[in-house]
Amino acid sequence: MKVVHSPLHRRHDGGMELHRSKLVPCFESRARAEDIREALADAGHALVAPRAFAIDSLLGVHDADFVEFLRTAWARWQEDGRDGFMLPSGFPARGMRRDRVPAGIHGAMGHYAFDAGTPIVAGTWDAAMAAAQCAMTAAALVAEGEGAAYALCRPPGHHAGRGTYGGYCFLNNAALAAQLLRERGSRKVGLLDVDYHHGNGTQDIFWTRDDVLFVSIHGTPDTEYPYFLGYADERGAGAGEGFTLNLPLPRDTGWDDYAQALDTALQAIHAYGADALVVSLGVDTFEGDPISAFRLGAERFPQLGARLAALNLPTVLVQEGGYAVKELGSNVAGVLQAFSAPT
Ligand code: OKP
Ligand code: ZN
Repeated sequence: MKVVHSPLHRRHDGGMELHRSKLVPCFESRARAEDIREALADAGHALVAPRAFAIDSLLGVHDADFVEFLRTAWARWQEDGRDGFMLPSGFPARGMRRDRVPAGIHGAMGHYAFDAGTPIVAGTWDAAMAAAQCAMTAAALVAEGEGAAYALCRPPGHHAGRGTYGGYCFLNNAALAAQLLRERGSRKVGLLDVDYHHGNGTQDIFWTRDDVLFVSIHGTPDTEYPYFLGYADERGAGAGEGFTLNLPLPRDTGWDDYAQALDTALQAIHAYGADALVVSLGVDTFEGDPISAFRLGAERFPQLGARLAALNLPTVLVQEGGYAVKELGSNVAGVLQAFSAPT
């Protein structure tokens, strides 16, 4: 299948992050995308470049002030005399002002960010914009008749909300793909998030909408990042009530229980009557992932792909997490297999 990829991802590298009391190189690294690109090229997939979608095409999913913050953040940081990487040092928690954006860059960062593990560097905007273009291009290809397409997005996107960034994510690539499908003829889009971490940003974006069904299988937020969203009782609101479905699972979940949740998720998308599917494809459910705790062996990814393909919908696969770099490419290639096989 067509793999949409941009070398501009290389402009983003957060440097170091705090992990179990130590500063370690960011798990979300350049090597991730390189490994996936090589494995998919070796498997015979066709690499294509993204189209030049303009900033305006982000605004169906993100607030304009948030996009402007991301676009100009690094320049403001430099004007403040700083270098290196940008991290917030305070957040508007309960009882504090969330209704105004502080004029200075430090307060603005705390306003838009929701964690202190998502550094912005000089090339972050270019990389995030390229990833968004990859996702929208893959969606456009599917809208134009491809049965399936894959967007090799880096940085990932599913934690980015309408006006918030965090969890290594800046722009919500999968949400942008779903939005584009809606604008180009799809009536109902199923968005299935199989990343180990709850897609809080995607849930936020579609919370009050009934034209995109958001379904997520993830490590329970009781113990797993992002902690504050992704519980089973979150079902959407207003017109969107009943169009969010969270299937949290405990740490150490293996294939049998996972596959049951997957069937529930696929059944919900089928019952909804989706005419297109977007998959937030994190492969950090792999047993060897360094920051996650499910126990799926490598042999499960082709099985996952087969079940996704069996929905028989035009499908946009959007790369999210997966941090076991050595096995990352082959696990992604495993998922894609069923989609490229002759039917
Ligand atoms: C992104 B994706 C900081 C701990 C926070 C954030 C995990 C983000 C996962 N060292 N970790 O969903 O794969
Ligand atoms: Zn993840």
